[in-house]
Amino acid sequence: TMTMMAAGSKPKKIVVLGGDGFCGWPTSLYLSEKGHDVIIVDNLSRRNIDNELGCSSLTPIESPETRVKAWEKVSGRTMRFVNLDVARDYQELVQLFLAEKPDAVVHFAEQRAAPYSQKGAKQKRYTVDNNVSGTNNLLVAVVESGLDIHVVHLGTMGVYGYGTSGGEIPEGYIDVILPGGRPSSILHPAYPGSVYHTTKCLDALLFQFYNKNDGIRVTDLHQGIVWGTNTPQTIKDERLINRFDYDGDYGTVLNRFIMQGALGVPLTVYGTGGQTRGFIHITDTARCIEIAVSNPPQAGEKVQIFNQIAETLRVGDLAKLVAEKTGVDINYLKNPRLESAENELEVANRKFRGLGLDPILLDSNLGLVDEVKTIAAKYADRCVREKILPASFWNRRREAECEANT
Ligand code: NAD
Ligand code: USQ
Repeated sequence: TMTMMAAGSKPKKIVVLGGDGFCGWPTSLYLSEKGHDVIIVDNLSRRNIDNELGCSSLTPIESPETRVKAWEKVSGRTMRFVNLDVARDYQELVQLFLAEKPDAVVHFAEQRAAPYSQKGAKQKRYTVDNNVSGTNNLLVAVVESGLDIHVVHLGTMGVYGYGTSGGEIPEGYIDVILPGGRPSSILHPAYPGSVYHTTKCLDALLFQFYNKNDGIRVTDLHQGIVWGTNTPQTIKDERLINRFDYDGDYGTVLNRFIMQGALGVPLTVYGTGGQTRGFIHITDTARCIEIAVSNPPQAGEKVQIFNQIAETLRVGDLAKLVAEKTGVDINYLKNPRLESAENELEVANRKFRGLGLDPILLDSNLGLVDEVKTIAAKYADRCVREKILPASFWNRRREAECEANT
């Protein structure tokens, strides 16, 4: 309803690509609750990868059909679900845009796990094929549709690289003097740390090109690591519960630690735990997307880039916090990844702050850690414990070193 909308924003028709996933599902619900008309597109590839890896979401997630029906019952709002592969079903995508004429497309539909993308030849090739083709198809379909659709993409802080720049990481662009003396504003140098993160750098070039050539409005959100499970919307009904990944490939660090704490498993810190990363709670992911959709760049403006993080935290400090709260030990493992053992990280997030985001911070919301822990404890019997330790290695040498250490 109109009364639920933020002041000044109008309800929009929004296609959410990847709307069955960990970030996409709660975001779809939030957008719907805010009065927007939401169409979820997903090919359920993430659920298929669960089958491939032999473990699934710790929380029992319902089928998209059941989820959408449950939401209708709870909220009185309809949402549609379309099963379509963004990387392969190009014609269907164009037809969807022509039939629905969306104001915005939110693009979550990518293979997003760095460890999975390093697992082997099959996964490296799949990640690049799926992510780069999907983004290119989306942009070509927007051009071909002739519609002024705002593309909002979920990118990653990982495009900047960690421990390379020194000083505060700006929002997307840096001011430089080019050889010859001309001042310019260019994309921050890309320094990816996995095949997955590399696809996000390639995405950024695709956005830059189609924005320049075809005038597409693009917002690229460089998001940090997401933690948490439920949001004020997913909590309304058991059938709306969000996905919770805990395995070595898809589980992200803080949720893994909280879950390990709840199960009494020693916390899996890679290396010394000196890695510093950007973090954001899942509830704020949804809020940020709504803000981004409501604030498209002007026609003719270059790609708009926001850093979507609430705070930076050190992996070792997270482990200590969870260990204190749960009493479990910390297990310092040989790092399966190739990354800086320790890094500082300072990140600008003034754009979201300026648009009204007052993000959830871990320190002042430790209750949320308990909430995630409660969920982990509730569904503990669904955990496949053999899937907790890392199962993907950045290269053969690293794999051999890790094996020698166990
Ligand atoms: P997810 O794997 O849970 O969700 C992605 C969804 O996209 C899945 O439901 C999957 O089935 C779908 N999908 C993948 N390829 C598709 C295709 N070709 N066609 C149609 N659907 C397809 O991942 P997530 O954690 O929700 O992440 C969503 C996005 O946010 C990703 O692009 C990721 O890079 C970004 N992101 C996530 C995090 C995080 O911590 N989870 C942090 C920063 C950025
Ligand atoms: N780590 C551990 N122990 C674990 C798991 C991870 O010490 O059990 C460490 C990793 O070595 C790494 C850090 O924690 O240094 C973060 O790992 P992660 O798996 O939580 O996050 P990452 O691989 O970076 O990927 C996740 C999402 C990805 C998103 C990215 C945002 O899966 O989609 O793009 O976070 S960012 O980190 O800002 O690049």
